[in-house]
Amino acid sequence: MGLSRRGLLTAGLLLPVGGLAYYPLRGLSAADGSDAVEAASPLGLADDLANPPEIHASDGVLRATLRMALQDVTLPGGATELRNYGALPGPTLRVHPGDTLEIRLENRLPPNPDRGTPVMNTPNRFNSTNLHFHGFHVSPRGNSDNVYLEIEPGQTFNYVVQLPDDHPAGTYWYHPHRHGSVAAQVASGAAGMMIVNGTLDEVPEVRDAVERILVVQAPIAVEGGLIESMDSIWELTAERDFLINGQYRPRIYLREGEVQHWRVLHAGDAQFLPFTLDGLTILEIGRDGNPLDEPEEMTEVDLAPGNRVNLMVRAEKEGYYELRRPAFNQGIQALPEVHLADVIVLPADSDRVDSSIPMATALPSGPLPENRILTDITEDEIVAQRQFVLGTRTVEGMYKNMTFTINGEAFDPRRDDVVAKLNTAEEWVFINETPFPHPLHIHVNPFQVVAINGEPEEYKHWQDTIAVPAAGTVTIRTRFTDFTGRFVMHCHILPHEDLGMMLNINIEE
Ligand SMILES: [Cu+2]
Repeated sequence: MGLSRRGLLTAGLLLPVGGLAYYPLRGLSAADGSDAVEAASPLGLADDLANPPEIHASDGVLRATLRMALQDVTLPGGATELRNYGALPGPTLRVHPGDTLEIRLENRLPPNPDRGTPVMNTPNRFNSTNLHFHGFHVSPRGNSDNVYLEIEPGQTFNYVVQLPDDHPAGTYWYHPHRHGSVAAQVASGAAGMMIVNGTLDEVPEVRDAVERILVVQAPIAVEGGLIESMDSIWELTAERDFLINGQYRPRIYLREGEVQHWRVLHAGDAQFLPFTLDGLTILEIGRDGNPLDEPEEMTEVDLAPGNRVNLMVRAEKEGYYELRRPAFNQGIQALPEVHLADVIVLPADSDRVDSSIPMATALPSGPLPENRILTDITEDEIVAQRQFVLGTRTVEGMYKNMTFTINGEAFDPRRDDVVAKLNTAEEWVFINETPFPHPLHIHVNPFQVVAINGEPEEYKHWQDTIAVPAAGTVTIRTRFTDFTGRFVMHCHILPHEDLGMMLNINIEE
């Protein structure tokens, strides 16, 4: 369908108005004294990529309303209707360790057309929702980060999420997590960034740099409007419109010699996002919720759906550059190059940027601060080893007559797949028997990546989402601290999750 529209696009007729939010911000509201910050370019330029609007905690509490509703938008791929928080993306929620989030989730979607009992592990009830706080080390119970809740159309639910005083500082995100409708809703752009400010932000070179938020989303324009079936998003190669902060191919400005701190979130539903920015210097300083041990210079940064990265980006020379995803193979499927953004480096003394806006020029070096509770999990701390085989199974009558499985089983909310003790640590091996990668995400507790394809990792980084290579393996270690209760581990290619690649972990006293 997209040919004629894409033709128009090439002619420049559908290019977004730079600097302004591409879509209206209907779903955003900060309540009861929490501070709201408007979307704005960090350099104050009208045609520069704006950071999304933010809501900040005040006096230790962040209160906000997220309104899940239908949104009419015109994407580059065509006019369509999305289910999201009223904007692409939702507002950034900014907190500190020890803060409490009080989030009122209003489900304003219309009634579900399918009202019978859903068949588990088939896509269903696309208008039912809930909320997940991806990467947060918080309780999975009650009205905290509890993904077993179902908030039906017309219902409102009040989440209260208490961050521990020693919560790691980093970049996180929120999105719906109701099994059966996760892919449809995240592929509609229902997501926003969460930032826990702390250790990494105190590094002088990071503190002094202009901070950019880049929320990458990849919604699909569906002919006739709303996604009513998984069919429109099922194919990995389905044509997605890659947006950054809701803008298609935005402009991103720096000044010659300037160093900026970029927080990048991959909030897409299925395709991986390796990206390059040739001509600029890129240091990776953090991944998911945690600083690296020291800055690492990158020519290509790899993000699976769900991953976040902190980058220090230095503009070496005035000129025009491109943020690109190169063409690559995701397992057995070839995916095309994507031109994500134009990057424009102005002269250092450009009068387009107000002189009151600070210009950092130093890159961090040497060891980065650790998040202090994330101490290495040693061999003698491990009380159990487990294996998880990732696969698929033919099951007649299911969507595409298949389920995605872990150890041969598709998700069953009644079954405890892992039962473990609080304050113990375990080593887990993921064995991928399929010809495509699966980014595994574990809720509540981050994990240390120990080995990939049997090769020990020199530096065992803490993450919450790790791509298990096609026909490959990943070994992790995880420590269950602070919180008892049930939560999930699943593939963050969200159609795989909806089709069963998820299991339950129950942490007992
Ligand atoms: Cu998967």
